[in-house]
Amino acid sequence: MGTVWTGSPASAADDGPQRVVGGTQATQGEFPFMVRLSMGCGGSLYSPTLVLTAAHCVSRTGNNTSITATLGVVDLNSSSKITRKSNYVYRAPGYNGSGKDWALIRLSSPITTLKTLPIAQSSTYDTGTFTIAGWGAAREGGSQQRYMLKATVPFVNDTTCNSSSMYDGDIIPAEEICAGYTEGGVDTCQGDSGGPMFRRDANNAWIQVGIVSWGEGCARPNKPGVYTQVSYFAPAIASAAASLGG
Ligand code: 4AZ
Repeated sequence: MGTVWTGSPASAADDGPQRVVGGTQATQGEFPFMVRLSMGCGGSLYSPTLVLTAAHCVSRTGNNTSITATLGVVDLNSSSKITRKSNYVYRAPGYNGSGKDWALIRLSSPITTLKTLPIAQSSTYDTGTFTIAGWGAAREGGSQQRYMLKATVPFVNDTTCNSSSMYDGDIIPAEEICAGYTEGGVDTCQGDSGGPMFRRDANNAWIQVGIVSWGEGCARPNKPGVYTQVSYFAPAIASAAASLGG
C-alpha cells in the first residue's frame, strides 16, 4: 500500500535524495479479512462468499469467472495462500466514475476459515484514526508489493478536504470520506484501490469505514486519500449482498 513516504516530506532545504519509506509490514493474521484481487485491486471479506471492493476495479454487473481472489496471507507468494475464483460481480447501480465507488464480488465457494470485516452502519465511526493496508505501490509510480503494508491516517473533514487548498469542491461529501496528513507522507496508492479503511469500534473490533477510491497522486501534501464512505452505502451494500445470497 501505499503508504509511503514517511519521515518528513522533503523540504526546500533538503536537496538530498528523497527518503521514501513504506508503511510497515503487516504481520501474518493481523488483518485476516484483507483480499488481493487479480486485476490489481484490494478488497475485504464481507461475508464467507462476498468481497467488498471499489466499483472502479470492476467493469460491469453480471456473471464473471475471471477474477482470482487471494486471501489469508500477507505474502502473496506464500504456499499457504487461499485462492478463489469469482462467479459474479455486482457493481454499484448508477456508478459513472464519480462517487458510488463500491462493488461486491461473489466467490465460487465460501471461505470459512477467515474472519470477515463488518461495515459501519452509521457515521459514528467516520472520524478518528484509520488503518489502511494493501499490496499497492509503496510510493507514487512504484511497483506492487509482495508483502502487505499497513499504516494509519487521520480523518480529514469534508469542509477541509473540499477547500481550495485540497480538492476544491471535487469531493462528494455524503459519499466520500478523506484521510491523510496535511503534510502528506502516508497514504494509499495505486493498487490499494478497493481495499478497506478501518478502525476499532466500541467493542474494540475492526469495522470498515472506507473503500480506497482515489486521490491526486500518493502521499502528497494537501492531497489526502479519498475513500468511499461505507456508512452511507451500508443499506445498499447489505441489500445487494442479500440478493447475491449473503
Ligand atoms: C489508485 O490509483 C489510487 N492516494 C489509490 C489511492 C490513491 C490514489 C490512487 C490515494 O489506485
